[in-house]
Amino acid sequence: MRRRRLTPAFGSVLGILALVLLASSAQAKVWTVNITGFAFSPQGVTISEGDSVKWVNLDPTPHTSTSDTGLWTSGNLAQNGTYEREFSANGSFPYHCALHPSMHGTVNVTSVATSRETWGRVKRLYKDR
Ligand SMILES: [Cu+2]
Repeated sequence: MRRRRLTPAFGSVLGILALVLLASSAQAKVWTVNITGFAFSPQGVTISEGDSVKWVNLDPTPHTSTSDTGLWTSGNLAQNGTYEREFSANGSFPYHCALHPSMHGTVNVTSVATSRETWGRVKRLYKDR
């Protein structure tokens, strides 16, 4: 029976991918959104379930991070003020600044199950070779 060999390059890619997936599922991260120039930067963030977002107001003007659907509000953040919130459920969470309604942002939370599916696909890909 002929054994198929895994090329070193492909093996390395799988190894790195596996490490990235394991690291991302094992450790919750804190993502920073800066409030600067009357805007959220970045305006949209995509995070994993269990991660947190930390808003930092870099403007001299007060701002807030306020959920469009009433899930959270930071209250007024002075310059260099911060507000951190953990997102434990997946979904898309739009928010705005209560003081400046033109300021909008979105937090997209992907489920941990999605990471497991990706890992399953990687394993199948490995086996099918
Ligand atoms: Cu504002």
